[in-house]
Amino acid sequence: MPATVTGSAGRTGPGWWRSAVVYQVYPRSFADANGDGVGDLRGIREHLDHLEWLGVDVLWISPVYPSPMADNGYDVSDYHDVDPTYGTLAELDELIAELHRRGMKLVMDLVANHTSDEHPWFVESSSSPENAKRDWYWWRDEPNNWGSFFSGPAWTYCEGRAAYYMHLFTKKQPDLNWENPEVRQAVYEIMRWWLDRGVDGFRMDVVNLISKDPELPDAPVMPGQRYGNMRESVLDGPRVHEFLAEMHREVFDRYDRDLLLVGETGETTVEEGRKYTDPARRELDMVLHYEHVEIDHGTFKWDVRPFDVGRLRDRLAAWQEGLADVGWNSLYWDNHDQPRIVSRYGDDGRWRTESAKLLATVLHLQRGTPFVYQGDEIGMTNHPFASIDEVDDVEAVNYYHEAVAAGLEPEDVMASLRAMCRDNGRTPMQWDDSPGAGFTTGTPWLAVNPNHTEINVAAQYDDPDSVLSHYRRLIRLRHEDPIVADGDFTLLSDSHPQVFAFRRRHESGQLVVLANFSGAEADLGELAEECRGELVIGSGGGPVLSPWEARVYRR
Ligand code: ISL
Repeated sequence: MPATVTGSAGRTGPGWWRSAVVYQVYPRSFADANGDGVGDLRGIREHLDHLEWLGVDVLWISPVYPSPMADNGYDVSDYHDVDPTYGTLAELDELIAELHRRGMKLVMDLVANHTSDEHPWFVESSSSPENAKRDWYWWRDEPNNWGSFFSGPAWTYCEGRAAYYMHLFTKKQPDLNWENPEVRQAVYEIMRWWLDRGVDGFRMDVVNLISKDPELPDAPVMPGQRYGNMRESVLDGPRVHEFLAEMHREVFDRYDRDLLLVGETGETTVEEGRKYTDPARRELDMVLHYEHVEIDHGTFKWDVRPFDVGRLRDRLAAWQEGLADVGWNSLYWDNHDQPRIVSRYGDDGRWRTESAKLLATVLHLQRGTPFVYQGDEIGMTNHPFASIDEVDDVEAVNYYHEAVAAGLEPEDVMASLRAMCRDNGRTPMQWDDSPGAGFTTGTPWLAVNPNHTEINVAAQYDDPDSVLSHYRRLIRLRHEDPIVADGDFTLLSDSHPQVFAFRRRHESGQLVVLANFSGAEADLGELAEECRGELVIGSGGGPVLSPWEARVYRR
């Protein structure tokens, strides 16, 4: 086990994040202080009491850098400033200071796999084949057959350069060429600039895409697809570990503070996850993998499959066991790219409160660092998008048009979008039951979920049985009980048709979690012998779990 200190006393020093909880804010949708319908930094600052009350240790904010907003800020045109939509650099400095005053840290979202096509680096690179930055991006006279993650080809022709450039996302997000050492140094400089300004670390966007197979070979074309599936050539590429170790040396090793480096590593495996987070390799502290949020995908994400607790349990346990002796897990259900978990793996109708609490219990009591996404803590749900005109997200809009052009029924495509589109997680935060949900006094950039009249922070604040109070209790438990932060993990059944059950064991005792992922009663069977000790969460006691009941015993 990595050397560490434990429990609440452990929230400084090596491995401090093991007992910490991260809260993600999607600034566009969190709180709008100036009434223009878009969230902003001042709005975040005005809600720090909420985060402090919850017990949050680290705030991660999605990008607030200047951006043409082709992908809501994941297309950065200037890494050293704040977009006027969100405020000013001075306001960001104030936010950092205020967070530090309250004992919280700030993690910035760093998008360094690609920039905006309006970033000066790309403007230069695309201007001429003689330009000094000509090799800062991937240019080819002829494109290969790759498709992008967001539909359409991964290559776009540029007149100025008379060549094609690669973009794994939209054409306004050209991929940086990390093979070029100047590019890497430029990224490290940005990171040091922010750390010098006082931020406490980074969530690195799609960081397992930074190393591509330099041959850029054509990729296999799946049945029914027009472009090649480039994953084999770009995910966890040949030099990714070398680049991350270099980044660690060039950036993190120069600072003697408690920092956090989290990598978003979509579609990575447990084996790669171990390498990324092995402290001895000095790459990343933890990764945000996707395996547990893809169990309801079929051949691709819009091919929605029913929830299956067995598949979920299998993937969660694989990461718990795979990173038990080396590395560290992140724990999350939602983020700005995911539909709402209670609509997805829970029940957003009759059992919304119960299933939201169960999902929280299961997440927070695993071994790893929990990430709470804004709105999770009140059990926010998917949005009833009626037509494509109500959808903003570029991934969903592109897919809709491509699928309809290919002959799919628009209503069928909308059904997939309603279940899976990223805007489900981007509707405004529901603070209260007023028309703008307390998010804005203006017209929100994305419609507020009509259920905000019922589901909102104000309604749950003083209710000890609310989802919100439950989150607060779980966060406190992590801070106070070293079993939660440091205990090991054992899966207690790999075959129960409804129940996910596990044990956390530590020298100070053990916790047993029994969770019924269904709207029917669950007979615990052999697991009933685990119903012993002090009931930390839950009220029942017998060998049967009620619908969506989660019980936690300490002994
Ligand atoms: O599910 C996906 C792929 O089908 C995406 O939503 C996936 O989460 C995304 O490709 C990776 O996410 C990150 O990088 C993107 C940005 O749009 C996301 O918001 C960001 O989290 C490109 O920067």
